Amino acid sequence: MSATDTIQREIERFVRESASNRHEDGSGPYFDEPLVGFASADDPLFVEYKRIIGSFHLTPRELFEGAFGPGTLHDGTVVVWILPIPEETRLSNRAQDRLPSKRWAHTRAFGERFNSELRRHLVAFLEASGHRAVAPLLSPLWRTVDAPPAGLASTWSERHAAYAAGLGTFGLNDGLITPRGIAHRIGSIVTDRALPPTARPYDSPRAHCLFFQGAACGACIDRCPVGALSEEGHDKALCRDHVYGTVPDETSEAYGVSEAGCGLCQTEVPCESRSPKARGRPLELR
Ligand code: B12
Repeated sequence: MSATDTIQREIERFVRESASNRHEDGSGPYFDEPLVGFASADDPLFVEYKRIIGSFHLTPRELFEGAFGPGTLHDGTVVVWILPIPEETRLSNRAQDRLPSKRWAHTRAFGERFNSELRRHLVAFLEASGHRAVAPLLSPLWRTVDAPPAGLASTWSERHAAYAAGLGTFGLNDGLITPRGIAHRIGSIVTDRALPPTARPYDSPRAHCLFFQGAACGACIDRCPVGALSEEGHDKALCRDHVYGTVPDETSEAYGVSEAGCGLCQTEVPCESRSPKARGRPLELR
């Protein structure tokens, strides 16, 4: 079995078997079978991200050598996974028009806790085979930033890592449209294990979004409860005020979590659980 297959199977096994990937009421997993992709740590895209996102955005080398010291990374790899959100959770959020469903909220809070367990597990798995790895989101170098040109961002964007690893492209609402759709969470690690990169089956960062392909979509615009989406894109401040203000104010007691997300623009949209373009079907006009 190739080294990439071994790593992919271990991620799949952990998602399938971990007790932490289960709703506390026993009603099913937070996440379905993952997608996994690999990018070279020296892919020029990661340097390009300093221009696209901001000079604060770290390269895989800066993250790895920040953890293990200068000159420690030779041929490194970024391993990225997509954790698709199952149908039952997506259906519950489709029915919402202002606040997320309880199931979605628990996926944001407890599903992300599981995602960090997976980050730690994969670091330990690579260490057991004599390699070193760092999970950017668990690194002391990771922090959120509010600066031009990206506005609200951070020192490591998991969506941009996933784009580099061939896993999907950006939608009008900024969400990453993967072959399993836009309703998912993402994780990544950087390792000094050299692995062949996954091909990127797209030629532009917007290739899988119906809106950018000229179809009369924009379904996510209508789904946003606070008008943060328009044909001009995503007003991150409005979005943040809802996701981190109104939503917790109105749901934390009922749902028992302080971070509930929103995700209305990721459900009841044509790209919810598939890439409308990647399926090779004709673009659907509404
Ligand atoms: C800060 C943050 C937010 C902010 C800002 C979001 C944003 N667009 O950046 C706020 C608070 C608004 C937010 C809200 C939400 N978030 Co949030 N958030 C983050 C966080 C912590 C950092 C994001 C970051 O650094 N972005 C970097 C900036 C630059 O990204 P961007 O502006 O979207 O990028 C644009 C440009 O770069 C552009 N672009 C321009 N030129 C080029 C050229 C090339 C070559 C490329 C590749 C791109 C590109 O493409 C992008 C799209 O326009 C990440 C976790 C992480 N560390 O990645 C989660 C994350 C992005 N959030 C996530 C989620 C799920 C949400 C919510 C749905 C809430 C929820 N959980 O229910 C909402 C809605 C998000 C939305 N519509 O984008 C997921 C996204 C998964 C997905 N399906 O795409 C992430 C990845 C968390 C995770 N680990 O899964 N979030």
